[in-house]
Amino acid sequence: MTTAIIQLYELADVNGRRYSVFSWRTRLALAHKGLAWESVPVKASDKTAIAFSGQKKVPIIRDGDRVVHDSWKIAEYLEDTYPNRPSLFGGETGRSLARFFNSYADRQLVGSLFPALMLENVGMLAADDAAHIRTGMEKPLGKTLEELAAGREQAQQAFSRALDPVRSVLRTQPYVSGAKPAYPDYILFSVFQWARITTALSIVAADDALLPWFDRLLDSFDSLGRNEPAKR
Ligand SMILES: N[C@@H](CCC(=O)N[C@@H](CS)C(=O)NCC(=O)O)C(=O)O
Repeated sequence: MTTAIIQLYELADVNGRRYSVFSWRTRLALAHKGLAWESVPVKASDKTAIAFSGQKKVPIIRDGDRVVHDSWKIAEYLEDTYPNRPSLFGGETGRSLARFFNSYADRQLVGSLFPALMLENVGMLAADDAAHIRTGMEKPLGKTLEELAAGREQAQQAFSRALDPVRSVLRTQPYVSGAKPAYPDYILFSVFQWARITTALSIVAADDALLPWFDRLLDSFDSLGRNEPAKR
């Protein structure tokens, strides 16, 4: 095991804002483990900066001579490499349930929210990054981001409906993971944080039971989340 500071390679916009939904999962996972880490901003269109990882996406961590990419794999790496630090999963059953929650969040939450956010998200970026992200999304979808944004209201409603199981759980416990937050909370946090950074519009109703939960997490770890400026 190494004692070097872990480097987190993650997307940043022209003003240095860390807008990537997936890197917020890794940020809170590193904080939860109490590890020393530093952020290395990367442009979405600059693949030379992350060529060392052998692939083209972020987040990536470099921990001494270990390089790990994909937010889920990073969470597993941190859990397995630093078992004496606070647990992200709470054992093997918790790890499997967190894997399920990761898949639910990616498919149901990120999947339903991105038509509502992507146009504003690319609007934050320099021209080269905006063009890169736009092409990467529009090609497989066969739609422009403007066409996607036209369905913004339905997207936001689908997102809010998909959160019903979480609201129900938060009526009986303060965090998705129980009495204290753990990795599933950080997965969900990442989606709310992505929206907080990219849009001034509310993604849930003002009296939504999820907002106090989000507020508590924004204040966790010395306000790591809150210190990132909101769009509004
Ligand atoms: N499943 C991956 C997804 C990573 C991903 O899609 N990253 C995006 C940023 S949010 C990216 O690197 N985009 C740049 C590109 O596609 O060139 C994870 O959980 O880390």
